Amino acid sequence: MLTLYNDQHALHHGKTEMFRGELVPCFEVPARADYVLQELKRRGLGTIEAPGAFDDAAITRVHAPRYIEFLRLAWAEWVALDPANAQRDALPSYWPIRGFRSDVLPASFAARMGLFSFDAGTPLTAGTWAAARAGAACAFTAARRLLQGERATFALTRPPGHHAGADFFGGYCFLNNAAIAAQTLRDAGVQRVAVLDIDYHHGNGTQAIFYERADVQFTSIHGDPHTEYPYYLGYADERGAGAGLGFNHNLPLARGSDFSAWRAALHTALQGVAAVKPGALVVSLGLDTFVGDPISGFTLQSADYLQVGADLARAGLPTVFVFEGGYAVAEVGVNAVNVLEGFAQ
Ligand code: Q9C
Ligand code: ZN
Repeated sequence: MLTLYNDQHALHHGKTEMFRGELVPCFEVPARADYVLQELKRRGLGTIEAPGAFDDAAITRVHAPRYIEFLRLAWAEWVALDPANAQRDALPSYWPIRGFRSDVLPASFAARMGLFSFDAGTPLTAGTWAAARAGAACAFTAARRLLQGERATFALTRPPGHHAGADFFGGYCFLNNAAIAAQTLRDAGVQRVAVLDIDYHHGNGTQAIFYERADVQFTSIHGDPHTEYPYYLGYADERGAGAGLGFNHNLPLARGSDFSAWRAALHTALQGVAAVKPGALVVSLGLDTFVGDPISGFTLQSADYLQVGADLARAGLPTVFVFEGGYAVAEVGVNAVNVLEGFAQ
């Protein structure tokens, strides 16, 4: 399988995130991608290439202009507030909840941080924009190479993307790489694209981006948002709206679910995918369903991921894999590559 990888991912390296009233070390660290890359090389699973030429047009197809502009300039604005800020990450402190204005773009940087985000767990750093943009380039190129005849490609990117919406960051995500891949496929003439999100957390950003569209079906298997992040989206009764009604499928599972329950949900998901006869599949590949994940609650074992890959391959679709979560850092490489190898066999 062809992997698209760019070492600029490491330019995004947050120090701390807010958790239970304290700043704790970030879970989403550069070593995650390093472990996957190392395992891909160790097992000789296909070639690894850097993304090709990329302009921001593919990002603009998914994200709002004022949000892209904010991300591009955010670090410079943060440091302009106080030169000492160069030594610390930027985190939001204020959010426009129900009844507040979101049409006005505040001059205050702190106010715009909150306008364009939904949690205090996603630090913005000096290299965030460069890393996120390089990640989007990997996702874009992964989709383009599929169109040029690859059966499957893997965008090995970070920061992850599936929590990012058209105009907000959160959940360690800034640009929605899976959405960019899906939209790139659509723009090249693939009539219908299915996005299947198997990260532990509901892909709220991807769902929101495609919620009113019939041309991109979204399906997610995830921890029940009654108890699990992102809490405010990911319930089974979210079926899409307008033209998109019936093209959104959420399959929440209780915290503690094991592989047999998870795999039953995967089969349900894949039946729904097959029903719309898509021309391509985009898999949001989170590995935080692993039993050893420090922030999640399913109990999949490393060997199970080979089976996951084989099940996905049976869909018989050209497939773009996009790397998302997975915080058991030492095991994330084996688990990710197990999915890809199970798929390729
Ligand atoms: N102390 C992805 O997997 N916070 N994002 C959880 C941990 C947010 C996960 C609390 C989890 C976001 C891409
Ligand atoms: Zn996750």
